[in-house]
Amino acid sequence: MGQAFRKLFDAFFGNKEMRVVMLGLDAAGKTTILYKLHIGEVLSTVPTIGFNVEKVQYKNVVFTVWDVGGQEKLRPLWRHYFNNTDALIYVVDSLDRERIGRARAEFQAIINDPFMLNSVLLVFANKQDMVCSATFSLEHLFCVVIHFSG
Ligand SMILES: Nc1nc2c(ncn2[C@@H]2O[C@H](COP(=O)(O)OP(=O)(O)O)[C@@H](O)[C@H]2O)c(=O)[nH]1
Ligand SMILES: [Mg+2]
Repeated sequence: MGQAFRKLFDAFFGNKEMRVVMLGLDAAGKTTILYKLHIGEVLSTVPTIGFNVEKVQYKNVVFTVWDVGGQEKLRPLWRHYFNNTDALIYVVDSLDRERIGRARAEFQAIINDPFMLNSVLLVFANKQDMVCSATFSLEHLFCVVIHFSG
């Protein structure tokens, strides 16, 4: 699994210096993905209470990761991280039926931010190993992406 991630990320990012923001609701699996990449130490900082940021460098790519959801007041802080961002990875828990709407709403708020306009976007439907009936969530994701591109 870790190797599959590394291959995907190597293909996606190439050799360019890149700044990547990885977002998603809590428990979507973001921290797990960082550890699966085996990219050394994950540095956690809490610049503001309730806003826990993880940072990791993998080859030429710097990842900044945090949880979204229910933090409207903290949104102004996003800009600090979105500025100069080359790519956004949005991680969705494919098993979390109850919060798929919430994941979608947060995603829309993020991609509507003017700072995200020039970013490459990857929506990562996580926890596929456990998904027997994933069609529901993939359908939702599809709607989100269609909305974004349209
Ligand atoms: N089955 C399964 N569980 C996962 C996967 N990725 C993460 N998890 C589990 O989901 C929970 C939340 O993961 P975590 O990385 O802490 O989520 P974060 O809040 O987005 O950083 C943990 O119990 C993980 O073990 C996956 O691909 N498959
Ligand atoms: Mg985490």
